[in-house]
Amino acid sequence: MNLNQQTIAQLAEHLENAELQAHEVIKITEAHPDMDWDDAYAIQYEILRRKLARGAKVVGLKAGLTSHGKMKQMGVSTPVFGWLVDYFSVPDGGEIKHSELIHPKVEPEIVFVTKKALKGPGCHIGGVLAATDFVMPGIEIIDSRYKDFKFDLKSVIADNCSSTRFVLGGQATPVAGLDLRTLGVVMEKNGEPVAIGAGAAVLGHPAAAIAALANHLGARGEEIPAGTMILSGGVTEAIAVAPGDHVTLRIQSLGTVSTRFI
Ligand code: 0L1
Ligand code: MG
Repeated sequence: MNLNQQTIAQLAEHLENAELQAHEVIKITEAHPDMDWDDAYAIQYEILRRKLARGAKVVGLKAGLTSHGKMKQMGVSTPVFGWLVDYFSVPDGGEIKHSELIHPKVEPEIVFVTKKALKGPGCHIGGVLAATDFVMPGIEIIDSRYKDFKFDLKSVIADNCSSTRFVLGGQATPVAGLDLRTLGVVMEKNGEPVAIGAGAAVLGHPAAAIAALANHLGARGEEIPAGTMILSGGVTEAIAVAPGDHVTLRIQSLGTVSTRFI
């Protein structure tokens, strides 16, 4: 690590304030070009520590930048990982206040819920499928705290991978008999299809994103506990939304989930 604890705490406060007050900031590597990957995750975990100290609860995990659409959109080539807390959760069909966010975008995601713990290294698609209780459709709302969504990977990791809200819905569906690679994904904005894809867009198989998360946590001596909800990453590029927009995600065999921005 290259940053001291005081700098990590100060950057965590800076990024969390940007989230809570809905204002943009300049990517933090501008002022801290020597920041390394461990520093980036240390800042992310310090933001989580601050939230937990105020009573928030972790309700899930996420993998981001797992599809070519997302990687191309953001000009990067490596997945990133973050956490989800209770106040990020929006009920199916519920409203999201656009004014509480900076420049939100929506992503169509296949969501996993585990029934057994997963621990890397060496976690693979087969292990993930054996440990999956069910999958369901989810809309992730991302809101990078960085000006114009312009960042590098270390800055975005520190910012908890742009996480802000998520909506789960559809049917909780066991994976036996499903080919997650060929599941069709259609996201509509105001009734028009705006993003179309299939599960294989996520690292060739969405379960590979969960395996990558288990292997990432394994390197930190951590695991994905049984009963964990995990967003496996946007199947397509993210779509910007404005107040008044209604977003519906339909995933073949898994059903529909929707939200409205007010
Ligand atoms: O969930 C995601 O794929 C977001 C990862 C962070 C990059 C971004 O803000 O698009
Ligand atoms: Mg996402």
